[in-house]
Amino acid sequence: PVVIQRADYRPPAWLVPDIALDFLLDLAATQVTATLDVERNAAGDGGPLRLNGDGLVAQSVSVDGEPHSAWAMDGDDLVVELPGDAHQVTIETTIDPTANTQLSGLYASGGLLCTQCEAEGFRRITFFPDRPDVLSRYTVTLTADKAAFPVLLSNGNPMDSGEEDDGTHWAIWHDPWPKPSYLFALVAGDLIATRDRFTTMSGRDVDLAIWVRAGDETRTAHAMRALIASMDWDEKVYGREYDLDLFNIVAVSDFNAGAMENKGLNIFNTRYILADPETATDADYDGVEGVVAHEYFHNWSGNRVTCRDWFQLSLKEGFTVLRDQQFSADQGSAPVKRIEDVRVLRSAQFPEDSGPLAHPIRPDSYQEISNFYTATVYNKGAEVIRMMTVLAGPERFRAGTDLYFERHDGEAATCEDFVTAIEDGAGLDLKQFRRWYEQAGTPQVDVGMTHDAASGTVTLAFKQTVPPTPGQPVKQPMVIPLRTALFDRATGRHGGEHLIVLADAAQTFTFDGFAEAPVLSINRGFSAPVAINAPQSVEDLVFLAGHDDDAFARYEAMQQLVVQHLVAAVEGRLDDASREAGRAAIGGALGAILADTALDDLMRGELVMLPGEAYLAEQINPVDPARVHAEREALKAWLGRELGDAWRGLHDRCTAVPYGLDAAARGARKLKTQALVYLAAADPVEAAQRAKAQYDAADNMTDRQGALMVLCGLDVPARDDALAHFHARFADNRLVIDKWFSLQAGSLHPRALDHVRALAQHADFTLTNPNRVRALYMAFAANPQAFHAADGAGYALIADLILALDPINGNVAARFVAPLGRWRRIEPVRAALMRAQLERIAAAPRLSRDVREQVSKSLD
Ligand code: B3K
Ligand code: ZN
Repeated sequence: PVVIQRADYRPPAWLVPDIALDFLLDLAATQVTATLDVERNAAGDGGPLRLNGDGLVAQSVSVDGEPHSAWAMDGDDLVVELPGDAHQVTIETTIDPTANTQLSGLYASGGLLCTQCEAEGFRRITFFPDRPDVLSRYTVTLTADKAAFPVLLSNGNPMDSGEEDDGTHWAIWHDPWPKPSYLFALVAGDLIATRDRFTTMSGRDVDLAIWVRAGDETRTAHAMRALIASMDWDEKVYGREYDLDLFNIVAVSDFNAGAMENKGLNIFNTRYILADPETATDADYDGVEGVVAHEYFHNWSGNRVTCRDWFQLSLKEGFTVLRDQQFSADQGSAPVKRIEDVRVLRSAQFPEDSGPLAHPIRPDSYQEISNFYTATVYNKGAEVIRMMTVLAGPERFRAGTDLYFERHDGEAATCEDFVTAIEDGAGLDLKQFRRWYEQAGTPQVDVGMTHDAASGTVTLAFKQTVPPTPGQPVKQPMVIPLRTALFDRATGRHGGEHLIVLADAAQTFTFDGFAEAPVLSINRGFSAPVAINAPQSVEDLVFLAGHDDDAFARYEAMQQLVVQHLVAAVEGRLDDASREAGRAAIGGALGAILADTALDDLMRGELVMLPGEAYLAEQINPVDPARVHAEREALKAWLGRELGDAWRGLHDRCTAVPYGLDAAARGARKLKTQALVYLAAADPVEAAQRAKAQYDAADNMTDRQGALMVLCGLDVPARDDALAHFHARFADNRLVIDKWFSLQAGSLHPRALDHVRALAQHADFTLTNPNRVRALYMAFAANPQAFHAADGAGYALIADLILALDPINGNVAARFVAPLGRWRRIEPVRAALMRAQLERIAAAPRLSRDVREQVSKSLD
């Protein structure tokens, strides 16, 4: 395989300051004429003009207006010999958007034409130096049949438009901001806009439009609200203003990713635009808000300052995830948002970091860059920059980002540029901190505490290790900022927080003034993305779960209490008495949380959530996923019985709260279904009645989906009735039908695997729509009981999917390799079955580069 190395970066030999693109749009045969003003780059190594292509045929090549024959194909690339240092190169190609099932480049989606160019889709449209450090001003002319494609959109500002006698019309768009090809976009089709306006801080009026299919315009209000809030927030918090007269968003149903930040023309998966109470859950609302903000924030962190090469992906993604997390925290409950973000990190990124696909947030090599749009690059990338905010404080961090934007505006920058700007602007020394960009793996921090009663001192002794990861057997110590508090047992208070910054493999810190040993609260707010191993007693954890004034730490104590118990149970280290004692402690702490009137329900909802099976499995190596599942379910059932009246009371109380988007109503909805979940584990018959009542009374999707989720896991007649009702009611709404697939694939039902097999044959199932594929199979792969079926049938099902999907959409197919790639940390019988499926995939005669890379790394 061809391996691209970060160290091999060379500046481009040729630059393209301007490009004119002419599209004669058609669903099956679109003609593209590209005219590139090319200039030899003084900083380049010389050589001919190399234009990347992917499956393209050049119909004609001309230079400075004359037919040109001094060109040749080198694989998929077109290499043009040019006599001078500046020329105009014109190339004609024809592409078939309907045949483009990969959804990369220009493709058709339900009669619509749209593009997705990041990372390397532009080369599927026309020949071009398709690399992010070649920035061009784009002028785009779109011509199409007016009836079929009444709306014609591209980046930047509209310049001119008109109609011809043959039924076609045309529009010319110009984007004044130089941009890399991955930010190019066009959309053509029958769409309608919801419109609004925003006036920027310097008084520029911006027209905002969200384009959707007829019928969907009633579901765009939340996205529009989020867009306006994002524009306002980025001015206030980062001093960043929007820079065009127009901001367009288009929602499409067939989309590989969540959304795309094309300059002035964001293209979204409908899933992250459309929301109303009837069809979207509270989590969907948050998803829309977060992704709209994320793509908008890219206008500065990604577009105005872009990436030099794809190894720098976290420069824009890590930073933009941090920015969208900060935004969402400011819109609602900051502590709850932090807890949610950490949960995502632990369930998606920690497993990546401990598996065969582990890579630093700035990778050193890749075969297929699409495989590096990962939780590591995105979410760990955000955590790394968040640590800079912890070290610098908000004002100094802002000085650093101001300097970064000022220094690199209009440039293709590197992660190193970002770190240097933060150092210079914030006045930090990040020399050793840079290891976060270089080393993969989740650092493990062991903490010991000793108390000396005579001197009243407390000593914290730290040891850090970064586990070996592929290609990185030996690691160096990291800079780890740990917000820490020491609680006085008697008063329940602490005397102020300390920021402990680890930098060595082993370190101790001493604190005075403790007549008694304090309770340790560490990594508050999850100030560092590490795993902490602190020998906290059950009593200490119960204390923190009830008293810690840091909301994250309180959640963490509750999680730890359960993790310690369940890990011991799974590892067979609990006798009957210690099992009883452990359960009693958890039940006591949970009961206190249910009774604590000072808590808001959104936060209560976090505190009552049991740690997920993926996170639990991370603590045990090798792990038997069936045992993790069984122990966690047993604890849930015990808590359902033990606190039965409290759950019933909670369900009744929350049911009485009317629908609203305020925190109290949202909190009530979250708890309502959680109460059902516990009751269902304890008493399926009673829970089915309550779930059916919740379903029947539901006036919103959060309650309806919650009730259906619970029913789906139960072997009761109400289950099938509710599923049939749900399908019939929402038959014309694809996003809701996705939920119908997901709920069944992710359910606790003992025959979930059979259900998935049947659903794959359902008339509504298709391999050509990524949302539908993910709805069924990602939910299944994340359902440990079904996926890890003892006979390996779940592994075979995912391997079958990968093989069937790969020729259609290799990008999406490759995403399903990681669940099988976890085999090394699974008990030997299942591990062999998982490996066998990977080998079966590897033996296929033709595989996409995407799947090939993930499978070969997973077998290494
Ligand atoms: N930048 C896009 C990701 C596109 C995925 C390409 N495989 C979305 C985002 O992170 O904002
Ligand atoms: Zn992004």
